Amino acid sequence: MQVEKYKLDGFNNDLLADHKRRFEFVAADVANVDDVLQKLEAFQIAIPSWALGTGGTRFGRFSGGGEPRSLEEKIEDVGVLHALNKSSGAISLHIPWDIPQNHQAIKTLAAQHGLRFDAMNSNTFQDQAGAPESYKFGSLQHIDKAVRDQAIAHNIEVIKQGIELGSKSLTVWLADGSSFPGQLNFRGAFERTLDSLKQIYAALPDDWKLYLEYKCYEPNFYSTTVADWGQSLLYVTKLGPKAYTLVDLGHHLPNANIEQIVSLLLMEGRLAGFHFNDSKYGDDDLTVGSINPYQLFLIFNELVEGMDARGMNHATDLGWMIDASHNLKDPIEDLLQSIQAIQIAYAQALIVDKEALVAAQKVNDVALAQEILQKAYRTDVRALVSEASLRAGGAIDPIGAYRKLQVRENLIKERGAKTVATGL
Ligand code: PSV
Ligand code: MN
Ligand code: MN
Repeated sequence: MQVEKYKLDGFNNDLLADHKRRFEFVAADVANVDDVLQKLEAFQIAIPSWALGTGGTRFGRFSGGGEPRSLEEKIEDVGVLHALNKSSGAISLHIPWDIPQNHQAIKTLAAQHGLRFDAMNSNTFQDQAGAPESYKFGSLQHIDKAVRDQAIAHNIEVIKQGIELGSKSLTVWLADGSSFPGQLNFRGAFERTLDSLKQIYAALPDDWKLYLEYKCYEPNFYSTTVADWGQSLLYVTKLGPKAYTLVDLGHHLPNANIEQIVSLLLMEGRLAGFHFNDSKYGDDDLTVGSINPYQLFLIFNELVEGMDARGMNHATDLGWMIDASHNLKDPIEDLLQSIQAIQIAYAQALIVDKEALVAAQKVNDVALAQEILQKAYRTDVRALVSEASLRAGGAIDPIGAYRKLQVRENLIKERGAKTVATGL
């Protein structure tokens, strides 16, 4: 399934006059509009291969039609997303769910869709068929060296797969921890995990990064061995300069001040990047921006401020990825919504009057500082996002185009109504 350019152009033409009116209205108030548009165009958000099927919950899975049956079809789906919004130019693979049979052919297919391979994800939270050791009691933390060795070897294999594909980073998320007091010696678990991570780190090529993701609970319910940003930072600092802390928005205790975490990790030069999603209760993996868009804006405000302070390139110096998937919506529509929410928050952060904010902070003008942030947040920047997409060759309204061009109907015709994608 390919999105045909002439059909997309026809769709855009119908919306053009209305779009121009809305764009000019907002652009008139934005001093740095060309800069904002350029940055939006450059900003690419990787799509995780496991988000292209309807997600699993612990209680059931209700597959939609036309789900991708293979890695090739997952790449095709990301190609559809990228054709529509020109902002999804990368895919993140999970091994062993997505092992390529022929790396060159997979690379060529991805290149045809304008995609590169983002971070590779290892999996030591599920037992694999035929594997001699079980991860029931953890992987890199395990008391038994044979289990640790198996998990280390798997991560090294994932790095090798990534080298073949041109990826430059490995994301390690561990389910390791304990569910009952007394089950684990915390210090012992930390030390074994660190030792295992050191062996993985030693196998990283010079131009690779290791992203260590933290999560406060689940699947373990008493302790997690990489539970929060402090613990992740402790590991990555001990590992070396190629190791960074990855922030998944859903992996915090309720009401955590994630924007402050982001600011300090940036300050330390240890922020790997993001897994974007939204949540109300826990690691809900809901559509980005669907529950708390103001928090997302505040995070982007810190990102823009902190990256600019360090002279970083917004588009390339951190890893940007979505980690969301659930049961109810068409996964491609869900991802289009997530990407748009990220772009909106980013655009709003770009139009914050930074000089005025610094001046207000200097004189402790609390009300004015809040006004400055809320002025940006309450600006309807959707036409800026549409304009960036249009200029890059995408759709003014990606979801509208997806429906008008009947992409899902075509995928169902091609793949069938009962297909199930591999993933969580
Ligand atoms: C589990 O919480 C999780 O969502 C982590 O965030 C990982 O990034 C992802 O699964 C895939 O392994
Ligand atoms: Mn994640
Ligand atoms: Mn998660």
